[in-house]
Amino acid sequence: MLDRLKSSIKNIINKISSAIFVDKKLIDEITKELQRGLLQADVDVEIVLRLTEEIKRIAASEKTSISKKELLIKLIYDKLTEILGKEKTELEFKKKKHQRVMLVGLYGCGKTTTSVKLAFYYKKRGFKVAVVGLDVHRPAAQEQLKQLAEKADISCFIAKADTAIQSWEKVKEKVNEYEIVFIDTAGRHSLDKELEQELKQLYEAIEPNYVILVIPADIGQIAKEQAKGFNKIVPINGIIITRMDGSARGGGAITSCVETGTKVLFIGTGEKIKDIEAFDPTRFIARVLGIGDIEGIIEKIKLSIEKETEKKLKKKLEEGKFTLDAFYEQIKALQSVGPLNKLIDMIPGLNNIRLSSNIFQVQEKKMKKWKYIIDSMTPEERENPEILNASRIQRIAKGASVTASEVREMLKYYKMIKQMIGKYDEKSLSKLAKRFGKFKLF
Ligand SMILES: Nc1nc2c(ncn2[C@@H]2O[C@H](COP(=O)(O)OP(=O)(O)O)[C@@H](O)[C@H]2O)c(=O)[nH]1
Ligand SMILES: [Mg+2]
Repeated sequence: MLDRLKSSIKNIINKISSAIFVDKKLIDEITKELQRGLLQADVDVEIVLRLTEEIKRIAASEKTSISKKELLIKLIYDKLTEILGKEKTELEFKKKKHQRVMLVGLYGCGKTTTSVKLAFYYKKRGFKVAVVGLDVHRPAAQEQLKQLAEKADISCFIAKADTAIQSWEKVKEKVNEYEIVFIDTAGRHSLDKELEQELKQLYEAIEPNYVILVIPADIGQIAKEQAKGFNKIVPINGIIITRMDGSARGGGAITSCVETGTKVLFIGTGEKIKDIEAFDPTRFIARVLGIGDIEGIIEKIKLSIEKETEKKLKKKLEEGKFTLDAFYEQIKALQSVGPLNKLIDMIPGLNNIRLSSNIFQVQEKKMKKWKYIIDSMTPEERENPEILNASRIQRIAKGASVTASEVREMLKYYKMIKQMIGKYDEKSLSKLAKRFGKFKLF
């Protein structure tokens, strides 16, 4: 997948790392290499030129304290993420509610497979899911869905009928009890009048919460035309790009969709049911770059944001604003990286702070309770936990269905961390801020 782009970016990073000076010649060289890599991944020429011009311009003009080399790497990283849509977009589903997702796309784009992949993905996340097959035009289409669903142990509803609408009418009552229903529709070779009419009618009958367009990576930049075309017929909430595993043109497909303003939600990475990934631009670049390299880059980026985070952290502490919300967010963030004492061990100068070994390893169950406790507080209480007296604690405990001593326990943790942060001297604090840069401390 995108091998050429990968090797281009590797070359670029090597060039930057080994250069003695960052001069015009080097910037020209790396932007040319980047252009080559992107064009071979089928990214639109205009996007490529815009991006490389921007890199040239900023690299030449920026006057920062960060060294030019780091700046260049960060720039390339930022700009690549930008053309891939910057942030991860996720569909939102509620528990205990009936929601419908309609999948649309041309023949062979991967709709049927993707319907089951998606159902499987959300089933794993605790939703009660089902798939519905409305492709009544191709004889084996509904059967194919049924077989795939059976393999994944997912409820499947299909009804033979002359039209997709009739088929939907037959099953719609039956799927009401499911939380998310993925509806596989028929495709055509092209977006013709017939398909247009069928999709419009289905959209009105189904009233989906989301419509998802499925596009195969191999069509490259043509993805843009499809995104625009389908969006004229029914409002497209997001795109899934399939067959990213087998195509070098995925870069073009993704960037051209992003250009139209539609979000890429998932990518298909194989024929198996589990071969689907939520699309996250940053992680995608990590893949293109190879994970080792990305860590190096992140480290450099962290350096560049260090100052800002440090300033923020200091300001918050000076204002005495280590609120309960911040406390909760921090504890949560720490669960993913391990106990705080481990983190502290990694920071020279801080490792002499004594902590009992498991003090910051809060169990998931407890975290949930803490969330309920914090949710049961008034905004004022969250900002100033000092005002929490016995009767307030009682009220909160009741609201969160926990005991008063559980509320007190949480407050004890909170105070402990607050105190600990308060003890840091400036130098240690800046190191801590650096470590926490990517965890969004506040
Ligand atoms: N390698 C690979 N094959 C895929 C992926 N998604 C779908 N396919 C294959 O693409 C072909 C067409 O898929 P299908 O779901 O029948 O497309 P539909 O006509 O839109 O319903 C099938 O052979 C699938 O196995 C993917 O992400 N990677
Ligand atoms: Mg199909």
